[in-house]
Amino acid sequence: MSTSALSLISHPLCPFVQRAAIVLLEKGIPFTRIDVDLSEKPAWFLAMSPTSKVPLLKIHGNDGTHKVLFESMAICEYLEETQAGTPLHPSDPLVRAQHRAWIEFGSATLADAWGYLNAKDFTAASMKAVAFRDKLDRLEDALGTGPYFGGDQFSMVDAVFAPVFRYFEGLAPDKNSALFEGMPKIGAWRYSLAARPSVIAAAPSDYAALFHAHLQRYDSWLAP
Ligand SMILES: N[C@@H](CCC(=O)N[C@@H](CS)C(=O)NCC(=O)O)C(=O)O
Repeated sequence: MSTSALSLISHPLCPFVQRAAIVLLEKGIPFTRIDVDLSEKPAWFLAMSPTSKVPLLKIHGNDGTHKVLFESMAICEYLEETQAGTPLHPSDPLVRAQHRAWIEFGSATLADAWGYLNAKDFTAASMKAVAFRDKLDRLEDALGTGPYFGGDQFSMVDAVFAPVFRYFEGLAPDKNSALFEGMPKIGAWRYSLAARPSVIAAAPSDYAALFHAHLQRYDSWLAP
């Protein structure tokens, strides 16, 4: 099957979808984005997704057939291996392995951030904040001179952390600035990631409003 087109089955707020979208955009690969209502998953989506989760990458063949990939990092690695464009993994095997380890760390950081953001009250949020800050401390130590995780080159690690930091962009400063206090390298990294065109384009322009609506719906302590 030779590939003719790609569709990214998505949700506007999903950070895992954003990973794949950032990789597609970084490599300049055209793709169609199809959003799914996760509160009322359509039958075609459930039939296609073994985990009932987004993202999915639908790979359309020239011969009318298609294949489906699930799991964001499997999708990103497939794109890295098959598509032209700037590589997003370092060429050195040791550094590449280190990046893959930080990507795993990125998923754990995302889980802590999500727990903080969706906590129902200040006490629960404070507990989650400790775990999140502990991860940020580790990252602060691992960062170099920037502007990206590995230096000058934007990498897959950046694609994984950019959606985590995006959550905090639209929040009231009193609710999140303390989380990032005393971490100048992370501050500079967040700034570089937020300005990257692929990162900007990976989420809808009304992302902040959609996220606020999510916080309200789930009765988060952060709901504006
Ligand atoms: N490990 C998965 C996680 C994907 C995931 O959790 N997606 C969420 C949206 S951000 C989802 O589809 N949730 C639907 C559900 O759990 O029912 C990946 O990396 O792709």
